[in-house]
Amino acid sequence: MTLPLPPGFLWGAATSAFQTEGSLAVDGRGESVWDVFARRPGAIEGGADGSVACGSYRRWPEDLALLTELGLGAYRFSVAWSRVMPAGTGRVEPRGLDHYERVVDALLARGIVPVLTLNHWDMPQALMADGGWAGRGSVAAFAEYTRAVADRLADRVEWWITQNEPWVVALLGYQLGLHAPGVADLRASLAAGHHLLLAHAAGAQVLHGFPRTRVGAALNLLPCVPATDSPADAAAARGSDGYCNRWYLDPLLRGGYPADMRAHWERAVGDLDVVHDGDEAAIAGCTDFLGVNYYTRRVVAAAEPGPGRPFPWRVVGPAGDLTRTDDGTEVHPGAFGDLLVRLARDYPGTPLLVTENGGAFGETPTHDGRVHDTRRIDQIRSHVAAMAAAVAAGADVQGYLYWSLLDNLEWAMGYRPRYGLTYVDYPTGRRTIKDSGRYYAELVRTGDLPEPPAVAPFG
Ligand code: IFM
Repeated sequence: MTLPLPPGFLWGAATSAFQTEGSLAVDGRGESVWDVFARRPGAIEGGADGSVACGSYRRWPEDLALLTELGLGAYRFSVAWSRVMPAGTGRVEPRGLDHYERVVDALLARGIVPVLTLNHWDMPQALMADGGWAGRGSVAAFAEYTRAVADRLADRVEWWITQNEPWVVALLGYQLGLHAPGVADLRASLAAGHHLLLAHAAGAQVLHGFPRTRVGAALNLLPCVPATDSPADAAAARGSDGYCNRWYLDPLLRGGYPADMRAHWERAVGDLDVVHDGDEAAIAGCTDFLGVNYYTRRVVAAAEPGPGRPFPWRVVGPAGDLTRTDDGTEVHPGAFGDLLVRLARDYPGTPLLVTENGGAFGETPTHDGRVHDTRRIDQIRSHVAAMAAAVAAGADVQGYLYWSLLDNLEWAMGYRPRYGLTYVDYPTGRRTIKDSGRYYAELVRTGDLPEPPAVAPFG
Protein backbone atom coordinates (compact mmCIF):
# COMPACT_ATOMS: atom_id res chain seq x y z
CA MET A 1 0.00 0.00 0.00
CA THR A 2 1.40 3.38 -0.93
CA LEU A 3 1.30 6.30 1.47
CA PRO A 4 -1.81 8.49 1.02
CA LEU A 5 0.08 11.61 -0.02
CA PRO A 6 -1.07 14.22 -2.55
CA PRO A 7 0.19 14.17 -6.13
CA GLY A 8 3.37 16.19 -6.59
CA PHE A 9 4.37 15.61 -2.97
CA LEU A 10 7.89 17.01 -2.46
CA TRP A 11 10.32 14.55 -0.93
CA GLY A 12 13.62 16.18 -0.16
CA ALA A 13 16.31 17.16 2.26
CA ALA A 14 17.51 20.42 3.78
CA THR A 15 20.69 22.25 4.77
CA SER A 16 21.68 25.83 5.53
CA ALA A 17 24.52 28.03 4.36
CA PHE A 18 26.50 28.67 7.54
CA GLN A 19 26.20 25.07 8.67
CA THR A 20 27.65 23.62 5.46
CA GLU A 21 29.42 26.11 3.21
CA GLY A 22 32.74 27.07 4.80
CA SER A 23 34.80 29.40 2.51
CA LEU A 24 33.91 32.34 4.72
CA ALA A 25 36.34 34.79 3.16
CA VAL A 26 35.69 33.90 -0.46
CA ASP A 27 34.08 35.85 -3.32
CA GLY A 28 33.61 39.04 -1.35
CA ARG A 29 31.50 37.53 1.47
CA GLY A 30 31.03 39.85 4.45
CA GLU A 31 31.11 38.73 8.08
CA SER A 32 27.97 37.27 9.57
CA VAL A 33 26.92 37.35 13.20
CA TRP A 34 27.93 33.69 13.46
CA ASP A 35 31.47 34.40 12.25
CA VAL A 36 31.87 36.88 15.08
CA PHE A 37 30.04 34.84 17.71
CA ALA A 38 32.21 31.79 16.96
CA ARG A 39 35.28 33.79 18.01
CA ARG A 40 33.93 34.26 21.54
CA PRO A 41 35.80 31.87 23.79
CA GLY A 42 33.48 29.02 24.76
CA ALA A 43 30.66 30.08 22.42
CA ILE A 44 30.88 26.94 20.29
CA GLU A 45 31.72 23.53 21.68
CA GLY A 46 35.27 22.48 20.94
CA GLY A 47 36.16 25.99 19.77
CA ALA A 48 34.67 25.11 16.38
CA ASP A 49 33.73 27.62 13.72
CA GLY A 50 32.21 27.68 10.24
CA SER A 51 35.40 28.21 8.28
CA VAL A 52 35.39 24.75 6.68
CA ALA A 53 32.15 23.00 7.74
CA CYS A 54 31.22 20.58 4.92
CA GLY A 55 33.06 22.66 2.34
CA SER A 56 29.82 22.93 0.39
CA TYR A 57 30.59 26.33 -1.09
CA ARG A 58 33.13 24.47 -3.25
CA ARG A 59 31.72 20.96 -3.12
CA TRP A 60 28.09 21.79 -3.90
CA PRO A 61 28.11 19.66 -7.09
CA GLU A 62 28.83 16.64 -4.88
CA ASP A 63 25.91 17.57 -2.65
CA LEU A 64 23.60 17.80 -5.64
CA ALA A 65 24.88 14.44 -6.88
CA LEU A 66 23.91 12.99 -3.49
CA LEU A 67 20.37 14.30 -3.93
CA THR A 68 20.19 12.59 -7.31
CA GLU A 69 21.64 9.38 -5.94
CA LEU A 70 18.98 9.42 -3.23
CA GLY A 71 16.28 10.14 -5.80
CA LEU A 72 15.06 13.23 -3.97
CA GLY A 73 12.83 15.74 -5.71
CA ALA A 74 13.47 18.86 -3.61
CA TYR A 75 16.38 20.57 -1.90
CA ARG A 76 16.02 23.20 0.77
CA PHE A 77 19.15 25.31 1.13
CA SER A 78 19.78 28.85 2.33
CA VAL A 79 21.38 31.86 0.75
CA ALA A 80 23.97 33.58 2.93
CA TRP A 81 22.87 37.20 3.18
CA SER A 82 26.47 38.31 3.71
CA ARG A 83 27.53 36.76 0.39
CA VAL A 84 24.90 38.79 -1.45
CA MET A 85 25.11 42.04 0.53
CA PRO A 86 28.34 41.96 2.50
CA ALA A 87 27.38 45.01 4.57
CA GLY A 88 23.76 43.95 5.05
CA THR A 89 22.40 46.72 2.82
CA GLY A 90 23.68 48.67 -0.16
CA ARG A 91 26.25 47.13 -2.44
CA VAL A 92 25.30 43.79 -3.99
CA GLU A 93 28.11 41.27 -4.47
CA PRO A 94 27.49 39.62 -7.86
CA ARG A 95 29.84 36.72 -7.12
CA GLY A 96 27.59 35.65 -4.27
CA LEU A 97 24.51 35.72 -6.47
CA ASP A 98 26.39 33.93 -9.25
CA HIS A 99 27.10 31.08 -6.86
CA TYR A 100 23.47 30.58 -5.87
CA GLU A 101 22.35 30.96 -9.46
CA ARG A 102 24.67 28.11 -10.43
CA VAL A 103 23.23 25.97 -7.65
CA VAL A 104 19.64 26.72 -8.66
CA ASP A 105 20.29 26.07 -12.34
CA ALA A 106 22.04 22.81 -11.56
CA LEU A 107 19.16 21.71 -9.34
CA LEU A 108 16.64 22.47 -12.04
CA ALA A 109 18.75 20.65 -14.61
CA ARG A 110 18.61 17.60 -12.35
CA GLY A 111 14.84 17.95 -11.98
CA ILE A 112 15.12 18.91 -8.31
CA VAL A 113 12.85 21.64 -6.93
CA PRO A 114 14.80 24.37 -5.09
CA VAL A 115 13.32 25.53 -1.78
CA LEU A 116 15.24 28.67 -0.93
CA THR A 117 15.59 30.04 2.61
CA LEU A 118 16.62 33.67 2.87
CA ASN A 119 17.48 33.92 6.56
CA HIS A 120 18.82 30.82 8.24
CA TRP A 121 20.32 32.82 11.15
CA ASP A 122 23.44 34.29 9.50
CA MET A 123 22.59 37.99 9.41
CA PRO A 124 25.45 40.24 8.25
CA GLN A 125 27.42 41.47 11.26
CA ALA A 126 27.31 45.07 9.98
CA LEU A 127 23.61 45.21 10.87
CA MET A 128 24.44 44.76 14.56
CA ALA A 129 25.33 48.46 14.59
CA ASP A 130 21.54 49.00 14.62
CA GLY A 131 20.81 46.16 17.03
CA GLY A 132 20.45 43.35 14.49
CA TRP A 133 16.95 41.89 14.59
CA ALA A 134 16.22 43.88 17.74
CA GLY A 135 16.37 47.05 15.65
CA ARG A 136 13.50 48.00 13.36
CA GLY A 137 15.94 48.87 10.58
CA SER A 138 16.42 45.12 10.07
CA VAL A 139 13.03 44.99 8.34
CA ALA A 140 13.94 47.36 5.50
CA ALA A 141 17.38 45.76 5.24
CA PHE A 142 15.80 42.32 4.82
CA ALA A 143 13.44 43.65 2.15
CA GLU A 144 16.41 45.09 0.26
CA TYR A 145 18.29 41.79 0.47
CA THR A 146 15.17 39.88 -0.61
CA ARG A 147 14.86 42.15 -3.63
CA ALA A 148 18.47 41.47 -4.66
CA VAL A 149 18.00 37.68 -4.47
CA ALA A 150 14.56 37.75 -6.06
CA ASP A 151 15.70 39.91 -8.98
CA ARG A 152 18.21 37.21 -9.82
CA LEU A 153 16.30 34.02 -8.96
CA ALA A 154 12.55 34.52 -8.64
CA ASP A 155 12.03 33.62 -12.29
CA ARG A 156 13.27 30.10 -11.45
CA VAL A 157 12.59 29.52 -7.77
CA GLU A 158 8.99 28.95 -6.77
CA TRP A 159 9.30 28.01 -3.07
CA TRP A 160 10.69 30.72 -0.77
CA ILE A 161 11.17 30.63 2.97
CA THR A 162 11.84 34.04 4.44
CA GLN A 163 12.73 33.14 8.02
CA ASN A 164 13.91 29.98 9.67
CA GLU A 165 12.66 29.46 13.23
CA PRO A 166 12.14 33.03 14.42
CA TRP A 167 11.38 31.81 17.95
CA VAL A 168 14.77 30.12 18.17
CA VAL A 169 16.55 33.27 16.95
CA ALA A 170 14.67 35.39 19.48
CA LEU A 171 15.18 32.93 22.35
CA LEU A 172 18.74 31.69 21.86
CA GLY A 173 20.15 34.69 20.03
CA TYR A 174 18.56 37.58 21.94
CA GLN A 175 17.07 36.26 25.20
CA LEU A 176 19.63 33.74 26.42
CA GLY A 177 22.70 34.76 24.41
CA LEU A 178 23.53 31.15 23.57
CA HIS A 179 23.48 31.72 19.81
CA ALA A 180 24.67 34.61 17.68
CA PRO A 181 24.59 37.50 18.21
CA GLY A 182 24.88 36.53 21.89
CA VAL A 183 22.47 39.11 23.32
CA ALA A 184 20.77 38.27 26.65
CA ASP A 185 17.92 40.74 27.05
CA LEU A 186 14.22 39.88 27.25
CA ARG A 187 12.98 43.10 25.64
CA ALA A 188 15.49 42.69 22.81
CA SER A 189 14.21 39.18 22.25
CA LEU A 190 10.61 40.40 22.02
CA ALA A 191 11.71 43.04 19.52
CA ALA A 192 13.74 40.53 17.50
CA GLY A 193 10.81 38.12 17.23
CA HIS A 194 8.53 40.92 16.08
CA HIS A 195 10.98 42.27 13.53
CA LEU A 196 11.58 38.79 12.13
CA LEU A 197 7.85 38.54 11.46
CA LEU A 198 7.65 42.04 10.01
CA ALA A 199 10.62 41.24 7.80
CA HIS A 200 8.82 38.08 6.65
CA ALA A 201 5.96 40.35 5.57
CA ALA A 202 8.28 42.82 3.86
CA GLY A 203 10.08 40.00 2.06
CA ALA A 204 6.77 38.41 1.04
CA GLN A 205 5.65 41.70 -0.43
CA VAL A 206 8.77 41.81 -2.60
CA LEU A 207 8.46 38.18 -3.64
CA HIS A 208 4.79 38.45 -4.47
CA GLY A 209 5.75 40.97 -7.11
CA PHE A 210 7.05 38.01 -9.12
CA PRO A 211 4.64 35.53 -10.70
CA ARG A 212 4.63 31.95 -9.39
CA THR A 213 6.40 32.57 -6.11
CA ARG A 214 5.09 30.86 -2.96
CA VAL A 215 6.24 32.39 0.30
CA GLY A 216 6.35 30.82 3.74
CA ALA A 217 8.16 31.03 7.06
CA ALA A 218 9.57 27.92 8.75
CA LEU A 219 8.55 27.68 12.41
CA ASN A 220 10.08 25.32 14.93
CA LEU A 221 6.86 24.06 16.50
CA LEU A 222 6.93 22.37 19.88
CA PRO A 223 3.77 20.67 21.10
CA CYS A 224 3.44 21.52 24.82
CA VAL A 225 1.97 18.89 27.11
CA PRO A 226 0.92 19.50 30.75
CA ALA A 227 2.99 17.58 33.32
CA THR A 228 -0.10 16.54 35.31
CA ASP A 229 -3.89 16.71 35.08
CA SER A 230 -3.96 19.81 37.27
CA PRO A 231 -5.59 22.98 35.91
CA ALA A 232 -2.42 24.88 36.81
CA ASP A 233 -0.28 22.64 34.61
CA ALA A 234 -2.85 22.82 31.82
CA ALA A 235 -2.60 26.62 31.97
CA ALA A 236 1.18 26.38 31.98
CA ALA A 237 1.18 24.19 28.86
CA ARG A 238 -1.18 26.62 27.18
CA GLY A 239 1.10 29.50 28.10
CA SER A 240 4.18 27.71 26.84
CA ASP A 241 2.36 26.96 23.60
CA GLY A 242 1.60 30.67 23.35
CA TYR A 243 5.23 31.54 23.86
CA CYS A 244 6.86 29.15 21.34
CA ASN A 245 4.10 28.43 18.85
CA ARG A 246 1.08 30.73 18.79
CA TRP A 247 3.17 33.91 19.16
CA TYR A 248 4.33 33.22 15.60
CA LEU A 249 1.44 31.21 14.15
CA ASP A 250 -1.33 33.63 15.08
CA PRO A 251 0.09 36.83 13.58
CA LEU A 252 1.07 34.96 10.41
CA LEU A 253 -2.15 33.01 9.96
CA ARG A 254 -4.83 34.55 12.19
CA GLY A 255 -4.34 38.28 11.95
CA GLY A 256 -2.64 39.20 15.22
CA TYR A 257 -0.79 38.22 18.38
CA PRO A 258 -2.75 36.00 20.80
CA ALA A 259 -4.25 37.98 23.69
CA ASP A 260 -3.23 35.51 26.43
CA MET A 261 0.44 35.61 25.44
CA ARG A 262 0.34 39.35 24.93
CA ALA A 263 -0.71 39.62 28.59
CA HIS A 264 2.20 37.36 29.65
CA TRP A 265 4.65 39.53 27.72
CA GLU A 266 3.19 42.73 29.19
CA ARG A 267 3.59 41.37 32.70
CA ALA A 268 7.19 40.44 31.91
CA VAL A 269 8.44 43.51 30.02
CA GLY A 270 5.76 46.22 30.26
CA ASP A 271 4.31 48.02 27.27
CA LEU A 272 4.67 46.25 23.91
CA ASP A 273 5.53 49.48 22.12
CA VAL A 274 7.76 47.59 19.71
CA VAL A 275 4.52 46.56 17.97
CA HIS A 276 3.37 49.63 16.06
CA ASP A 277 -0.11 50.33 14.74
CA GLY A 278 -0.50 48.54 11.43
CA ASP A 279 2.24 45.97 12.07
CA GLU A 280 -0.11 43.09 12.71
CA ALA A 281 -2.13 43.95 9.61
CA ALA A 282 1.11 43.95 7.61
CA ILE A 283 2.12 40.50 8.92
CA ALA A 284 -1.30 38.97 8.33
CA GLY A 285 -2.34 37.38 5.08
CA CYS A 286 1.00 37.25 3.25
CA THR A 287 1.90 33.60 3.93
CA ASP A 288 1.21 31.07 1.18
CA PHE A 289 2.35 28.01 3.12
CA LEU A 290 3.62 27.22 6.58
CA GLY A 291 7.03 25.60 6.96
CA VAL A 292 6.91 23.11 9.84
CA ASN A 293 10.14 22.16 11.59
CA TYR A 294 9.40 19.40 14.06
CA TYR A 295 11.84 17.63 16.36
CA THR A 296 10.13 16.95 19.68
CA ARG A 297 7.53 18.01 22.25
CA ARG A 298 7.93 19.53 25.70
CA VAL A 299 6.28 18.75 29.03
CA VAL A 300 5.41 21.81 31.07
CA ALA A 301 4.47 22.54 34.70
CA ALA A 302 3.23 25.65 36.47
CA ALA A 303 5.94 27.70 38.20
CA GLU A 304 6.31 31.14 39.74
CA PRO A 305 8.16 33.62 37.54
CA GLY A 306 11.54 34.53 38.97
CA PRO A 307 15.10 35.22 37.98
CA GLY A 308 15.72 33.60 34.60
CA ARG A 309 12.04 32.64 34.37
CA PRO A 310 9.96 35.48 32.95
CA PHE A 311 6.75 33.47 32.54
CA PRO A 312 4.76 31.28 34.95
CA TRP A 313 5.81 27.87 33.68
CA ARG A 314 8.84 25.65 33.37
CA VAL A 315 9.81 22.78 31.12
CA VAL A 316 10.07 19.62 33.23
CA GLY A 317 10.47 16.92 30.67
CA PRO A 318 9.70 14.57 29.20
CA ALA A 319 11.33 12.49 31.91
CA GLY A 320 11.99 8.78 32.13
CA ASP A 321 13.18 5.96 29.95
CA LEU A 322 12.08 7.12 26.51
CA THR A 323 13.47 6.86 23.02
CA ARG A 324 15.89 9.75 22.77
CA THR A 325 18.43 11.16 20.35
CA ASP A 326 22.08 11.62 21.30
CA ASP A 327 21.35 15.01 22.82
CA GLY A 328 18.55 13.63 24.99
CA THR A 329 15.71 14.92 22.83
CA GLU A 330 12.66 12.68 23.03
CA VAL A 331 11.70 10.99 19.75
CA HIS A 332 7.91 11.32 19.61
CA PRO A 333 6.31 10.77 16.20
CA GLY A 334 2.80 10.87 17.63
CA ALA A 335 3.21 14.49 18.65
CA PHE A 336 4.30 15.25 15.07
CA GLY A 337 1.16 13.74 13.59
CA ASP A 338 -1.02 15.49 16.17
CA LEU A 339 0.72 18.78 15.43
CA LEU A 340 -0.02 18.53 11.70
CA VAL A 341 -3.67 17.75 12.41
CA ARG A 342 -3.88 20.62 14.90
CA LEU A 343 -2.38 23.06 12.38
CA ALA A 344 -4.91 21.97 9.77
CA ARG A 345 -7.72 22.46 12.30
CA ASP A 346 -6.60 25.73 13.89
CA TYR A 347 -5.22 27.41 10.76
CA PRO A 348 -7.38 26.02 7.97
CA GLY A 349 -6.58 26.86 4.38
CA THR A 350 -2.82 27.11 4.80
CA PRO A 351 -0.85 24.33 3.12
CA LEU A 352 1.92 22.79 5.22
CA LEU A 353 5.43 21.94 4.10
CA VAL A 354 7.55 19.95 6.53
CA THR A 355 10.73 21.96 6.16
CA GLU A 356 12.70 20.04 8.81
CA ASN A 357 12.45 16.80 10.72
CA GLY A 358 15.28 14.69 12.01
CA GLY A 359 17.47 13.99 15.00
CA ALA A 360 21.04 13.74 16.27
CA PHE A 361 22.22 10.13 15.88
CA GLY A 362 25.98 9.96 15.89
CA GLU A 363 26.73 6.62 14.23
CA THR A 364 30.02 6.57 12.35
CA PRO A 365 31.39 4.21 9.69
CA THR A 366 32.10 0.67 10.81
CA HIS A 367 34.79 -1.67 9.47
CA ASP A 368 32.79 -2.20 6.27
CA GLY A 369 32.88 1.53 5.56
CA ARG A 370 29.12 1.86 6.03
CA VAL A 371 27.11 3.75 8.60
CA HIS A 372 24.48 1.46 10.12
CA ASP A 373 22.32 4.12 11.70
CA THR A 374 19.28 2.07 12.53
CA ARG A 375 18.00 4.65 15.03
CA ARG A 376 17.65 7.24 12.26
CA ILE A 377 15.87 4.69 10.07
CA ASP A 378 13.36 4.15 12.88
CA GLN A 379 13.01 7.90 13.31
CA ILE A 380 12.30 8.46 9.61
CA ARG A 381 9.91 5.53 9.38
CA SER A 382 7.86 6.50 12.42
CA HIS A 383 7.65 10.18 11.52
CA VAL A 384 6.70 9.59 7.90
CA ALA A 385 4.03 7.16 9.11
CA ALA A 386 2.70 9.80 11.51
CA MET A 387 2.69 12.40 8.74
CA ALA A 388 0.82 10.07 6.39
CA ALA A 389 -1.78 9.42 9.10
CA ALA A 390 -2.18 13.18 9.54
CA VAL A 391 -2.70 13.59 5.81
CA ALA A 392 -5.31 10.84 5.88
CA ALA A 393 -6.97 12.80 8.70
CA GLY A 394 -7.16 15.91 6.52
CA ALA A 395 -3.87 17.81 6.94
CA ASP A 396 -2.76 19.44 3.69
CA VAL A 397 0.93 18.49 3.77
CA GLN A 398 2.70 19.17 0.48
CA GLY A 399 6.19 17.91 1.19
CA TYR A 400 8.71 16.53 3.65
CA LEU A 401 12.29 17.79 3.69
CA TYR A 402 14.58 15.82 5.94
CA TRP A 403 17.06 17.64 8.17
CA SER A 404 19.66 17.14 7.01
CA LEU A 405 21.17 15.99 3.74
CA LEU A 406 24.57 16.13 5.43
CA ASP A 407 26.09 16.05 8.88
CA ASN A 408 26.98 19.68 9.52
CA LEU A 409 27.82 22.39 12.05
CA GLU A 410 25.17 22.18 14.74
CA TRP A 411 25.57 25.79 15.86
CA ALA A 412 26.76 26.17 19.48
CA MET A 413 27.15 22.38 19.77
CA GLY A 414 29.77 22.34 17.06
CA TYR A 415 30.34 19.28 14.92
CA ARG A 416 29.49 16.66 17.56
CA PRO A 417 25.78 16.13 16.82
CA ARG A 418 25.24 14.42 13.48
CA TYR A 419 21.90 14.98 11.77
CA GLY A 420 22.75 13.83 8.25
CA LEU A 421 21.48 11.19 5.88
CA THR A 422 25.06 11.43 4.69
CA TYR A 423 28.10 11.06 6.92
CA VAL A 424 30.71 13.78 6.52
CA ASP A 425 34.31 13.03 7.41
CA TYR A 426 35.24 16.57 8.41
CA PRO A 427 39.03 16.35 7.99
CA THR A 428 38.65 15.29 4.34
CA GLY A 429 35.12 16.42 3.50
CA ARG A 430 34.39 12.93 2.19
CA ARG A 431 30.67 12.09 2.06
CA THR A 432 29.23 8.60 2.71
CA ILE A 433 25.53 7.94 2.37
CA LYS A 434 24.33 6.29 5.59
CA ASP A 435 21.98 3.32 5.75
CA SER A 436 19.29 5.86 6.70
CA GLY A 437 19.92 7.70 3.44
CA ARG A 438 19.47 4.46 1.51
CA TYR A 439 16.33 3.72 3.49
CA TYR A 440 14.91 7.17 2.81
CA ALA A 441 15.73 6.78 -0.90
CA GLU A 442 13.81 3.51 -0.98
CA LEU A 443 10.87 5.08 0.82
CA VAL A 444 10.79 7.92 -1.70
CA ARG A 445 11.19 5.57 -4.66
CA THR A 446 8.36 3.28 -3.60
CA GLY A 447 6.11 5.87 -1.96
CA ASP A 448 5.72 3.38 0.87
CA LEU A 449 7.35 2.53 4.19
CA PRO A 450 9.87 -0.22 3.51
CA GLU A 451 10.73 -2.65 6.30
CA PRO A 452 13.94 -1.52 8.00
CA PRO A 453 16.88 -3.53 6.69
CA ALA A 454 18.26 -6.30 8.86
CA VAL A 455 21.72 -5.19 9.87
CA ALA A 456 24.38 -7.87 9.74
CA PRO A 457 26.53 -6.94 12.73
CA PHE A 458 29.72 -8.27 11.16
CA GLY A 459 29.31 -7.02 7.67
O1 IFM B 1 20.50 22.39 12.71
C1 IFM B 1 19.29 22.97 13.10
C2 IFM B 1 18.77 23.88 12.01
O2 IFM B 1 19.69 24.86 11.64
C3 IFM B 1 17.52 24.57 12.51
N1 IFM B 1 16.56 23.62 13.00
C4 IFM B 1 17.02 22.62 13.92
C5 IFM B 1 18.25 21.93 13.37
C6 IFM B 1 18.73 20.83 14.34
O3 IFM B 1 18.94 21.36 15.60
